Amino acid sequence: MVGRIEKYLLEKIESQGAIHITLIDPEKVTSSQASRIASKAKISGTSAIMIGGSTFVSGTHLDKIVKAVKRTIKIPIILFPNNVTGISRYADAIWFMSLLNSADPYFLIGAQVLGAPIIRRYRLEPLPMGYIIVGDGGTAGVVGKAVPVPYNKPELAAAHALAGQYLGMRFIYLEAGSGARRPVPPEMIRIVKSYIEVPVIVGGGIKSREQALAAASAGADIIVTGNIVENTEVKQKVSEIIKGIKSRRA
Ligand code: 1GP
Repeated sequence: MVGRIEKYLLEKIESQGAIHITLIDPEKVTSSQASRIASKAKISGTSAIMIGGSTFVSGTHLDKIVKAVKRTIKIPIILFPNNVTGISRYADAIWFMSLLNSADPYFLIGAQVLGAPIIRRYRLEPLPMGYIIVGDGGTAGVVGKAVPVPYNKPELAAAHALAGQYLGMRFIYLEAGSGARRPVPPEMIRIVKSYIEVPVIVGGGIKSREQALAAASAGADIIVTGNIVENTEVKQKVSEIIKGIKSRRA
């Protein structure tokens, strides 16, 4: 059941304590920019590349980006789809995710039913993940018709996460929304982590070493950053975040 990429992620978490993944939004970059970001992030120590965004991107453009990144680096490429249009045959794996606090059944199970046969045909490795939007939720919250979990209700986030784990999801993602003014509070990460055994992914608005350190110290297993690689200082920024993750207090 556990595939190659899942094994890779679990082993990395086991040996390093917490890891970093770089998110590339295909809508915001050309294929050469995507390759440049991926190679610099890889040199700085990122463990995998996620490709996806909240709004529409054409299948041809997505394929081009994935292919370009694949040609450049050897670390896994994991799709982060907002819909069935976010699937590319050239990736290694896909977060097979359900937006647990969506009010729209399409984002809970509808898109998954449409996407599953395509994933099978493309032989992509599905990584079962429960996605929970917290705080103000940003674009992902609006697009996914989420009822975001307020930052002052960490037990509610934990209840969603636990329900996801009991349904068989093997990763839980706490999403503050890309570019969030406030990342997921460490207290929320800590409480979620104390409820569940599966790895916790945290992303949205993490821009500094201190924020990465706070998330990792609270128990995040995977820290995702997207926005910070969209400027020119990719190497320096990713190194800074990874230094934060590595200096965490266990
Ligand atoms: C968004 O969690 C990711 O889906 C990353 O957010 O772009 O703010 O780093 P940022």
